Amino acid sequence: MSQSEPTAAAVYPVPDAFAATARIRREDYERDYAAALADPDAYWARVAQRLDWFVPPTKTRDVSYALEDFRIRWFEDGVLNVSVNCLDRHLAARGDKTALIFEPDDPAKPAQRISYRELHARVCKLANALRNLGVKKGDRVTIYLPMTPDAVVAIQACARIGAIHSVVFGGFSPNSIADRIADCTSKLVITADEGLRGGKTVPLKANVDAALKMPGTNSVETVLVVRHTGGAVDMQMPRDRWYDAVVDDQPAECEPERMNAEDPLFILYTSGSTGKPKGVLHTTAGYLVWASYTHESVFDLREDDVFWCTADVGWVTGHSYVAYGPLANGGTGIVFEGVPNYPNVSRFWEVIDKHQVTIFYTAPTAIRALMREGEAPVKKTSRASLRLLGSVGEPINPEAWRWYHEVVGDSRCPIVDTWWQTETGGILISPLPGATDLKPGSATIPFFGVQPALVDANGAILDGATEGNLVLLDSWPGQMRTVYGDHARFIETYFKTYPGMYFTGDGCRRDEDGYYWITGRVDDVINVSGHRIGTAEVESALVSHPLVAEAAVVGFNHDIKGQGIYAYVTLVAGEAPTEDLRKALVAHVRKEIGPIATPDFVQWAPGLPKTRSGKIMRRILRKIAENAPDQLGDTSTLADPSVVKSLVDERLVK
Ligand code: 6R9
Repeated sequence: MSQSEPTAAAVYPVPDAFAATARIRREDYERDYAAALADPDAYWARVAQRLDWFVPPTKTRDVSYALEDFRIRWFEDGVLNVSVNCLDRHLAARGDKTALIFEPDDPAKPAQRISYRELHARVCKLANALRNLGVKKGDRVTIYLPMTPDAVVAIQACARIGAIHSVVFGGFSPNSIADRIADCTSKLVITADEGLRGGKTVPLKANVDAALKMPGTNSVETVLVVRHTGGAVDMQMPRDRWYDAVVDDQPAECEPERMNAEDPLFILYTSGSTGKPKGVLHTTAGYLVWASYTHESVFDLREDDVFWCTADVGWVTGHSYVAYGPLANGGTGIVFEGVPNYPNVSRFWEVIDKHQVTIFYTAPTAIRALMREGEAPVKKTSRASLRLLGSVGEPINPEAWRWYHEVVGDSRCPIVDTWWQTETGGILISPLPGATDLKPGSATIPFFGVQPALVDANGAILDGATEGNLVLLDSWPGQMRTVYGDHARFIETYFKTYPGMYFTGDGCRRDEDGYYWITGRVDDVINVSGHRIGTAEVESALVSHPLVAEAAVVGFNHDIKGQGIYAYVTLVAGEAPTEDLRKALVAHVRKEIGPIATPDFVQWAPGLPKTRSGKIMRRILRKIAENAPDQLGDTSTLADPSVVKSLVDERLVK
């Protein structure tokens, strides 16, 4: 699967009909992009007026990437509340407008429409309940919920009282929950009895129970449990409280906490190249400016749009483009509990028709999986309501792009291929649909204020059409501010590789039109179906099994998932590899991290290729996993070159 095409790639010009009514046209983009670089203070001071402030900021930006004098601050003397911006300020004009449409896993169950007024009341009730339970500004709250409106309510309620939320994806294991609770010492956990996905239940409360038995989790005083499926759960009093019993009788008004612009809003754990997932910390004003401004601009938002981002709130895309951006903009968003192939592979398109979705935003992995099912499941639906499509999470290969454009969008809807990261808070490189001609597979050009550059291994900036490592030369309001509890790791991870620049961890090509083509991670992060998994995490899960002596994990190209996980395992002396043991190791990783980290291949490795200083040479392991044994390159620096031959001979993909 090729991620990038020759630069003579087809160009899809902005459709005239789209440009005619677009918020931002080509000349607007060019003017505003230049304006944001020429005078960032003036530009962002103006953009910040899109928010409602208790006290408007007088300072706009204070940024230095210099290691000895490092700081990132935006709008620092402003005072505001995020939930007021997402809810209260819409009540007068949009109180009865639908804020969220809930489409349950089972299409036979009724969908729900929740107005801004109703959502405001639900958020206020939970916010009051949290305060009564002793949650104060700055306390951490872990949210482990299914993809239902309760998740959005929980996020907004935390924002209302200034509690820092940490959403943990419902597919993560008790171990992963425990690590995340321990890292930020959460006081309270909001969960549900069970989740529901593709007709199967997920034992959310039982997973929390198991997590809270693990060391480091005794900061948790209360577990609030939403009744979702009605499935049986163990309630351990007084720790565990039913959500409805604690929340339903609360007043439907709640005084919002006055938050400083730079007060933390949330922590979201994400995988990096080393160690355990790190807590990416976003703050209040800059994040909301970025989530709302990019949502409005990139998706060319109109008052009557129905916006559907299929991402779970457990990922950053679900934060910025389900729980925050659309609400800050007074939009109508869909919350979808289900999966693309349940009860059948037309589900996405049926939901689009059912709720008259106008903007649809999903991941390439879903497109590729549905593409495999052929056109019929798509073509039997109308999709006439659609006007814009979006892609996020990984590079979209041109083939999948064209299918998305022609089959799903009937060649009518532009596609915004949006490149960004948990760390960036929102979209940084993307077409603007009324301004940017499209090239399938390219995320195209930078958003206002974003200064990408490509550098070589030494950090020298490369000009013109070229390929290199993607860096950002200056800050933008939505940038993460720190790794929770470990500022040194923040600096180390992002600002030390290339001093004076933010390093994204991605490789990228730029063509002669200045279009950016992301080629994928250049660090030890694997992107499985748009979800980041660190090779170190999977390795540490594997070696925690008593029969494993050593493990090395690499990514390989996978037709549907983008990348898959390939593990090389060395057993402890005297242990013989068996099929049962292989299955047990796969199950062990699933239990330690969660099903998204399931290795696709486990190859027995009598030895691993290492340098004389003991470093595993992953470059070689990657080539073996990709079935390219003729491209191993120089193996002369290996401590024992003979191990390579046996790994090549025994490789699992030929
Ligand atoms: C939003 C999100 C970030 C990594 C990023 C890159 C990859 C995301 C992409 C893309 C090519 C796109 N990525 N969007 N690659 N084209 N449109 O996905 O955040 O989970 O932190 O992942 O995903 O490799 O560095 P996150």
